[in-house]
Parts: sequence; C-alpha cells; structure tokens
Amino acid sequence: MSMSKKMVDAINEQIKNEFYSAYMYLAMSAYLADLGLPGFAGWMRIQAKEEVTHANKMYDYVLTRGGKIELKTIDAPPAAWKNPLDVMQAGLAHEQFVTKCINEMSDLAVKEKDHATQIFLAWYVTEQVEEEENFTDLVNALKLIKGEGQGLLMLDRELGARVFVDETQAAE
Ligand code: OFO
Repeated sequence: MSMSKKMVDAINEQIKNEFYSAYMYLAMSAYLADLGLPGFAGWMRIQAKEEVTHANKMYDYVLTRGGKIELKTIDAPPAAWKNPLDVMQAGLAHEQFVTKCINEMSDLAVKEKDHATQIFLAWYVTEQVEEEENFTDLVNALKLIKGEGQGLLMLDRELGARVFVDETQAAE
C-alpha cells in the first residue's frame, strides 16, 4: 500500500526541518568555536551531523515506500547568541519544536491508518526523548556553573569527548 500524499508531504516537510536543525547546529558550532570553546563546538558539530542522518533516514523511507521526494528551501539560521547557555536553551526549544512536529506526524499516520509509518516514526519519538534530555542536561549544567570559569572549561573538555555514532544505522 502506498503512502497518502498528505503523509508524504509531511515527511518531506520534516526532512527540511531535520536539515534546518543541522544548519542551525552548524551555526552554533561556529559561534562556540569563535568563543574559544572547542569541546562545545565539536559536540555541536556532531549534533549537526546526526541531524543529517535523521533527514536521510526519512529520505530513504519515502523512496522505499514509492513516495516522491520534494526538497524544500532551508532558512538561514541565526549566526549569534548571547552566550553558551543561550545556545543550549535555543537548542532545547528547537528540539521541543521537532518533538511537536514528530508527534503531529505520528497522529497523521494513525489517522491515515498507515501502520508502517507509525512504526517508522516510533524511532524518532524515542530519539526525541534523548535529544531533549541532552539539551536539558547542558542547560542545567551551564546554569550550575553560571556559564563561566573553571566549570565552563571542564564542561568544554567533557563535551569534546563526544564521538559521532550513526544511530540510524545502529538501529537497523
Ligand atoms: Fe535533533 O533530532 Fe532530529 O529528529
């Protein structure tokens, strides 16, 4: 059974959102590198890379289901924030927006009785819990250290240890 046009449109829209996420995290990475925080910058660079895998997983799914890929215009992200805490708060707000989008897509898949897409989207529902948790932890850590001093340098070192894992592949 092929996907409804509505469902394909929603996934195409979300492919754009995932690429926008990558774009925004890349901008945040550049801003953090500029502040002299290579660990933060590296962490965010990996975050951007992850978002591309999220987009590609949807892209592959649409093609597998015989849907038509329609790539949309990606807006330019902001280039500056107030400080690292502001960055992480903006990241958290963005992930909350993505969660809302994924939930709405899941609602649509239920409405359309598209069981395969419901199962496909479940991966993203779970992933969003992790995404929001990561940003929440960083917001809390930055608040605790008041975003400065030795605490900031230690957190930078910790974040620099993050390695890229393509979770979309690991799940299959
Ligand atoms: Fe940031 O998560 Fe994609 O979906």
